[in-house]
Amino acid sequence: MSTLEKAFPWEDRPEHSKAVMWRYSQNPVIKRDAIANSNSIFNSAVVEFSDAYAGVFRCDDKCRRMNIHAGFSKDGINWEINELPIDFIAGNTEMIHSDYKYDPRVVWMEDRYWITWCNGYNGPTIGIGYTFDFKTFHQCENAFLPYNRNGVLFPRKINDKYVMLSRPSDTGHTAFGDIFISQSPDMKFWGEHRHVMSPAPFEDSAWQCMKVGAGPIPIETKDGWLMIYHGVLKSCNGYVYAMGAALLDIDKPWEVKYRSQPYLLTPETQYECMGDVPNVVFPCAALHDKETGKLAVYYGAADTVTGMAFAQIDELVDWVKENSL
Ligand code: BMA
Repeated sequence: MSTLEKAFPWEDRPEHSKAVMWRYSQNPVIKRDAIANSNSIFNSAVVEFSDAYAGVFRCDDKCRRMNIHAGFSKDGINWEINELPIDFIAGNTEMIHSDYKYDPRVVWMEDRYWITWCNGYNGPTIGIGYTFDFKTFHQCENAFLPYNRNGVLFPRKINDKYVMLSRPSDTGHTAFGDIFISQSPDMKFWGEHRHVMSPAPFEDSAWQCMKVGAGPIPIETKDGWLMIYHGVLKSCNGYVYAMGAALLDIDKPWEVKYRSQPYLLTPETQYECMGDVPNVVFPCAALHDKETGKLAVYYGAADTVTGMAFAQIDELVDWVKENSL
């Protein structure tokens, strides 16, 4: 662990920029070879943890096996990632089989950190686990049957139930995808599924016309839940993954109040346009500072490295309202 004091990871908007979200000038913050055996480190999740930060990182190894690793940081920028993947023990069930793990999200709720990820169980579905200390990790029942991706928990119970966003999918590089919500009394049994959001019409907002999926843990604001998400365009040269934002009703989060017509961030830089999968910006986590409203989003870039982008939450909420589909 470094000797730095905990600090919120932040860089002011560049002087001549009017963008509502801007990239960190030192991106990528996590390079593909940050641990010895990694092919790539991307689509990863970070949270505040005691007097510092911790995270769960997607590391694909040099055999191209997908797994998740714990990591630690004092400043949210310089990370020490464990060389070995997380070794889960049984949580709320007997230990269940997992072929692979990818695209984690992490949230503090009540008394522990909950982790969701895309879990290989005869096809991709949503795995759930928890930890108290980022040393011992417990794996629970999968939330759903295959096939599903992008399971994202809300940071508190709503109407006395745990609530999760997800995107039902298929076995491959799914050419469709709507966001749904599911609810649970106990983090084990999930039901009361509601539709949240479909891809947008090509004519209105082509960057999100093929599929959409939730990104970081939604943030509670006075205007609703701020949900940052990815949208996919099918171009003549393959898929393009960009980032947008929506506001969901606080008590009925399956009701979309506003949703951005323009993208917030689309692949533009070399590390977003070149890599194992070109043209991907894929947000999975965000830190925010309640007092200053500063927001730091962590996103996978080109399925290879991890980047950061910043915004002010009040400006972002206004932008979504003013630029809604
Ligand atoms: C999705 C997932 C993500 C990946 C993205 C772009 O379907 O597999 O892990 O970042 O495709 O390749």
